[in-house]
Amino acid sequence: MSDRKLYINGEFCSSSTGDTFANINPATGATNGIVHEAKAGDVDRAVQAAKAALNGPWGTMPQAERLKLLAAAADGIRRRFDDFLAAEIQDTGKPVSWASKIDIPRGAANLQLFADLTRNIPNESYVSDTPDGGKALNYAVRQPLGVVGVICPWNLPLLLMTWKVGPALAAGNTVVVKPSEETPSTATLLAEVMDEIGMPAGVYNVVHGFGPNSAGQALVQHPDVAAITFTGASATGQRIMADASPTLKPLSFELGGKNPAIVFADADFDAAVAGTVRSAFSNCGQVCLCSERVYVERPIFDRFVAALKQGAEALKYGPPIDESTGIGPLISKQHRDKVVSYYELARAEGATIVTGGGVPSLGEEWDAGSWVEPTILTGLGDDARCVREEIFGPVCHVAPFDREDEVIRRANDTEYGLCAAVWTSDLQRGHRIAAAMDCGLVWLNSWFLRDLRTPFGGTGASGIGREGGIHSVNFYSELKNVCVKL
Ligand code: NAD
Ligand code: 6OD
Repeated sequence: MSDRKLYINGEFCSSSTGDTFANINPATGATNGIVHEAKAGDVDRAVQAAKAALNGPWGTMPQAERLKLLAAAADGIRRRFDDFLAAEIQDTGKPVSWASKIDIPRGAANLQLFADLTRNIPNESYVSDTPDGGKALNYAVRQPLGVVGVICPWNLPLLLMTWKVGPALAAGNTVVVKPSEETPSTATLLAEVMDEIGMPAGVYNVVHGFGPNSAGQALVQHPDVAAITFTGASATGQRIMADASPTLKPLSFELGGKNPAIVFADADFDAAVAGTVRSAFSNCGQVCLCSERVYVERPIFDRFVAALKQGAEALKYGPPIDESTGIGPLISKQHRDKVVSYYELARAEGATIVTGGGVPSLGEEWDAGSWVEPTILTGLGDDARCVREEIFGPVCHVAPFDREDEVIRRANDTEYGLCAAVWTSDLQRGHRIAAAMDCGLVWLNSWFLRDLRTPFGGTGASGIGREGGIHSVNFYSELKNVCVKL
């Protein structure tokens, strides 16, 4: 049984109130272990430790040494790859084929990238003429923001946490991380790594718990937390923004999506089908970038739906640890209830259920897990709730279209704006549509390929700001201009 403690000021500790909650394995419903729940007092201790580290060893450490420690943390993840993999699989139930190729390697890569990139960022400077005929030198210096609160979701726990912790530490900040209550383990393992590599106490802190009236809200409201970086649901983002407003801190928000995929008749058919099977059902549809709305040009609509059905039905349920398992469970029973309620709503809205639409019976211990069938819907109008609301499960609605201008309008007809996937062999059209999409990221004939240095984020209800490469460094540092009369 695992015992996921808080990590504050370089020490693993219980919560000051003694509160704990259970960590459940979503594949089996079994209890993995207990998690210690931080309350406001624990969060305050973590923030004070993070502040002290800023004013102490971390703040005075030369940048090169700081970045060396960050690279050592990346090495630590790689060295303990199997521990991270096992913990992530136990918390999420995700198939090993996905976690071993995406979650853990990208988790290490996030820390490595910012260790490498940050030392190569040039400083801005200008020599200019002054009104008195002289010269002045202006130069900008980057400074850390201070203590950064990092609030993460459960779908890609290590990946999305390191994506924030990497640049925050590289820029000289200290962090207090609040992992999702569903997935406490890899943040705790990273604390062990930080211990092993000699990271100064207080630089990396972990406070487990929930959102409202728990660790999440306490972190957001804390006056000594200089900024919040949050990935999660749009409604949670609204709440965080309201709770953060009295302390006027910068916020970086990566939120929900209802992403379109657009398939033209001239696309490489097999690649478009395989790509859409991935983009709709990977990680059991629990990736913010998943395609929940698929628009297919009418001449290939029926053939495409039939092939997509075949692809969905070929995804094999099974033990997450089995390499041939193609689809894992949802994160929790509660989330399954939500997804299944959308399957029922789809029926009520008049959808045709092409495949899926229920809960599989897998037998033995697996029936206590939160499994759900990958589901394809057709026949709904653009105003149906199942076409407009984020479901965050293995489900997509497929609709035919006739014209390019029509599909652009329909794809953009959403409050969200995270990403879009476009499948066509006409690259000019691909670029034209990429330009017309109201979102932060467009995949052309691909999905979930992204260089970590590129900007990532959404428009509208999908988020505020961009992270990735230099864009992360810009969020996690404050620029100060110094002007010198020469
Ligand atoms: P969630 O918003 O319920 O929770 C995310 C985190 O916020 C958790 O750690 C939670 O404890 C915390 N939290 C909840 N309420 C809070 C509050 N009032 N104050 C402070 N913290 C609070 O999201 P989730 O269910 O964990 O994740 C699924 C959602 O995340 C989906 O909507 C998905 O689209 C989105 N997501 C977006 C991206 C992206 O990059 N755009 C990536 C992954 C997930
Ligand atoms: O490309 C990435 O690494 C990234 N930030 C993915 C986010 C996925 C959201 O669920």
